[in-house]
Amino acid sequence: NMKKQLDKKSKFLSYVLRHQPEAIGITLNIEGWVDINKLILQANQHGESMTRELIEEVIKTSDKKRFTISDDGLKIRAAQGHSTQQVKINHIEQVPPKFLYHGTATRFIDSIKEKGLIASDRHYVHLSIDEQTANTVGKRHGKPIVLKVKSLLMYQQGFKFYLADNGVWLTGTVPNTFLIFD
Ligand code: HQG
Repeated sequence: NMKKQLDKKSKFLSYVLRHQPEAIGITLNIEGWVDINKLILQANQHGESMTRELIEEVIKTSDKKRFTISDDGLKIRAAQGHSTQQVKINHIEQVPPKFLYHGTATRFIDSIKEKGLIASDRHYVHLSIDEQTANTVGKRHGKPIVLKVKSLLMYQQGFKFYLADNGVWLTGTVPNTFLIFD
């Protein structure tokens, strides 16, 4: 069905626009952008049928606004979540709210208590504006648990925060002293 097909296309776009552009022979610029026609051509050449209409449908039906089309309509990028070293988006620094939230799985808690939040493969730790969103993020990894982050205090102590195109908050690391576990 259509929903399933769009979901598959969305995953494919996440894969090539965040993690493995080389898998279909495309290069992202430093801000993460690639020419849409080039992406479509290369996807089709690598066995993934793709059209402009499909891309627009993925974007329109996505709850999370994972992808952004440039104002001139020619380029596309992932808003956040990158692991590829080709990309280093110059996100604009923002003052965070007093608290942000991080959804994770209970099995990670001991390690997080010890090491704080670390980005591992991705460029940033991802934080959510509300507990409900964080809970959804956490479910992807197992039994969810939501941690409260003292984001404004971090900011006041010199940590940088960025807000991605799609409303996800990003920061480098969160030391355990800024985490509330209850
Ligand atoms: C955990 C989705 C052990 C961290 C979401 C997370 C998000 C630790 C996992 C975006 C740790 C990394 C990103 C430590 C952090 N010890 N585990 N010290 N520090 N972790 O997928 O935040 O659907 O890279 O809690 O909505 O889950 O892809 O990050 O569980 O915005 O568009 O290590 O992905 O968006 O997992 O999710 P991820 P995330 P999309």
